[in-house]
Amino acid sequence: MSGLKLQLKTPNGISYEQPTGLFINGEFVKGKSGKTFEVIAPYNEEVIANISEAEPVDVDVAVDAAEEAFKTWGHCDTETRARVLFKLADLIEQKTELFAAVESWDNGKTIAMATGDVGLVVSTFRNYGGWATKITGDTIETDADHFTYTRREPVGVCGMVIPWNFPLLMLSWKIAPALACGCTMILKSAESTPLTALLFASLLNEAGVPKGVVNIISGYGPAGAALASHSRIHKIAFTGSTATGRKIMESAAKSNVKNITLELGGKSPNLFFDDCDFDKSVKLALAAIFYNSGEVCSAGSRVYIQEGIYDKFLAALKTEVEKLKVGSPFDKDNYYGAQTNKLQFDKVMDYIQKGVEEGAQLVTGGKRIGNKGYYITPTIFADVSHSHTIATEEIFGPVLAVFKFKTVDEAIALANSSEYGLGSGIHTESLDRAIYVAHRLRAGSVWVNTYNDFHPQVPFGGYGTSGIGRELGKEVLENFTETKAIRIAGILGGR
Ligand code: TXE
Repeated sequence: MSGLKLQLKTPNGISYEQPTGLFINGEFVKGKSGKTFEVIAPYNEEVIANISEAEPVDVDVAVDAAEEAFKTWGHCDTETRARVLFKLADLIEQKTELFAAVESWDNGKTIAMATGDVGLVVSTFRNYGGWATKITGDTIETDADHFTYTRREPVGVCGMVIPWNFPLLMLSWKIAPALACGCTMILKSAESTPLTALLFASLLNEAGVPKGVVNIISGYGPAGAALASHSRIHKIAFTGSTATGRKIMESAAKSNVKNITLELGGKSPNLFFDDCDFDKSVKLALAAIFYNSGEVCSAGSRVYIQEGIYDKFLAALKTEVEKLKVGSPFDKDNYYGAQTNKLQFDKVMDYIQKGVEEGAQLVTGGKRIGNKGYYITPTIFADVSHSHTIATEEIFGPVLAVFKFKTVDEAIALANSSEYGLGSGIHTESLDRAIYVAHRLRAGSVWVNTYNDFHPQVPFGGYGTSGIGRELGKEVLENFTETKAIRIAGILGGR
């Protein structure tokens, strides 16, 4: 080990330099406490690296840097911001294989999935590179005596806290729009998956991001809490559990009433009507829940099947799911890899146990695979009732609950009977029905004959306990800007 960088080789053979410090004010530094923590590979439970741990005192130092940087970045020309975003996209794209390999190693997702994530990351930076030069205010005509206009000003220093299921992608959803808007920021990665965020940090100087504009810290909850309660941070963007989201909201309220966006959990319904395209729908039902080993906030974890196709559909789900291979993320044959950490693995196994104890029918799966690495077989429960725990609580793993319904309105009622409202799916060949149902689901996203179909230009976020605000699209720009109204009197007097 040398200083704040390690020479590592990913399990698929890529040698690279892994930064291990905190990235503050344009350089990697040690945390003030000198503490480090272990990063464990979920695919084999071995330690990958020890990295610096941020504590609240490090957050103060990062806020100083971000505040100073805001003095220029907050007022710089918009083309500079665009150029930096496009450059970041190019640099990440050039290192796609490395980013994907490190993400797989750190998170447990397959190389194919990680490569897909990196592609979306690149698109996200490009999308907001385009926006950087197109953020405008309005002129407002009121009367002959005034000239009134609005400006969309960057909100200032932002705090960002992200989870471990899509480490690099969640970073891009926050950092790219914030940069486009002229904000400066401190991002804390999740304690289980800090590696790609640090690799990203190592590109910032080369991309021309001025020092202090983007600061990346690694660490546990208290460092995130310090961001949420900091009186010199003006906005906090969070993705994670609903429980932590509530705490962040409370801290934001108690400190400086900072602007918040919360992208929280879900228990998303996926509806299959009698007239759906059967074979395609079976595949979509499986991908909706088992993609990324179920660690997706909008995973289609509740499947509702109309009675006319219920038996055949359930049988097909079982046949098809038993063909899915699960195991090492570095083996190309595997559809999904390991759960990301031990806590999550244990949580999923507990829910499976609860499903069985409460009387749901275990159709397939429900077991750990091997005894090294956090692998779980794809699991399907049928005959699930809304009184079962597995029908209402977010499991965040490869566990599907299947229900039967009769009518369109019953399907809507069942789908909406959740405190969450993040994703949803409708599978039907009837355009009328698709639109009727889509307009009645309480969910931030409705996917018709598709699922988890993300695009950086399309807003994403939740109703109810799934959160507040929207990321992506043009909607996210609202989160990182304040509208300032400027009203100038005496125009006539100038004649
Ligand atoms: O989440 P936490 P956990 C759900 C999923 C999962 C459950 C628990 O159901 O099983 O949450 O996961 C930081 N102030 N989702 O415990 O704690 C933490 O360090 C500020 C859904 O890992 O919310 C990490 O960076 N920050 C979700 C981030 O919050 C705090 C993705 C997320 O961790 C903090 C992840 C605090 N007090 C989990 N405490 C989704 N929406 O996709 C922790 N953190």
